[in-house]
Amino acid sequence: MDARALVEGIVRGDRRALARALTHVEADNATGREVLAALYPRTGRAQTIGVTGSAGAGKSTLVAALAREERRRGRSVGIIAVDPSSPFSHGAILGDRIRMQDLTGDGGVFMRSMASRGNLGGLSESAGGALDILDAAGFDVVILETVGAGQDEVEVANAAGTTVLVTNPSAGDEIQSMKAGLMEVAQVMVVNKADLAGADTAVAQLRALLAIAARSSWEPPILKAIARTGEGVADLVDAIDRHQQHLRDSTHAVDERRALAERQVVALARAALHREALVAANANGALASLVDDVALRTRDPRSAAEALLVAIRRAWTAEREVRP
Ligand SMILES: Nc1nc2c(ncn2[C@@H]2O[C@H](COP(=O)(O)OP(=O)(O)OP(=O)(O)O)[C@@H](O)[C@H]2O)c(=O)[nH]1
Ligand SMILES: [Mg+2]
Repeated sequence: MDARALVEGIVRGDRRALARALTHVEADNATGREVLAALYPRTGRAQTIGVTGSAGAGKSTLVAALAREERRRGRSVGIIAVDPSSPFSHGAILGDRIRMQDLTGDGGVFMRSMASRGNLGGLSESAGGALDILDAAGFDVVILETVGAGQDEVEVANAAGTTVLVTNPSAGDEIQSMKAGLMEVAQVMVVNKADLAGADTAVAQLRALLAIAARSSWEPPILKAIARTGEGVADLVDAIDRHQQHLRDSTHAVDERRALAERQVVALARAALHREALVAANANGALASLVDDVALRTRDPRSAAEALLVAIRRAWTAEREVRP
């Protein structure tokens, strides 16, 4: 199927076309980009939700519980789970399948895993692209699960309208050391596994952290949930709905939409720039030889970085001259 056939299929609700298009987007190839460009005007209707947090926080269990609650409210749900490139990843996918078993037979739910391994700098592109495709395909709610570990994942979280940060009662130290950056990308905080001791302490810690975070027109609610039983999940959906309403509210809508668009464009440009720069830096061995110099202490890292930039610019200029 070419890009046009894929787009037509997706708009018709053909799941096979949808799955194929997602494969192209994940590969970040020309067909994938063409499909994305054609579908983009159809996006913006779905509620897009990012669910992030450290490994094992209960994100997948929570996503499954969220999906069940959304289905109860009559909404269709698309789910993308970005799989951490850990040795456990296969087990994680299998576990997710089991956790979401009751959802897989439901025509109103579509689920897809994406690997982050080997997706250098491109994770935010492909995951954000997948989100857009499910949005354009007409799902009412699109959920993206990522492990909130690195810069890449923070950028992935940025692709969603509402980002939910999942923590645990036992995560006290983690909360204390949590970077303001991660706090600032989240519009809803959840202390999951509230059946374990210490949930209220974790809520208090989050509240204290939020108090010193940058102000915005939205005050992130801090909720408790037990994803395993579904307790607190209806409240979570209510909070997400309120934030989505806030995003659409006429007094903030334009600003919020522009802020989101800016984050997306900058994140995508940064990822592309990073990738292209690395290719250029490696092309003539410039990076390797500068690294050698610094490791041998014959050159300082700062001047090596400057020399690397010169080498990158030179490679780019040469490339321009080669091309007609
Ligand atoms: N006690 C308790 N355990 C939970 C709860 N929610 C999830 N768990 C358990 O926590 C473990 C991890 O759950 P997952 O949903 O796989 O967590 P995750 O954050 O998706 O994990 P990764 O995707 O591997 O980072 C599983 O054993 C779950 O059964 C909860 O509310 N209470
Ligand atoms: Mg998971």
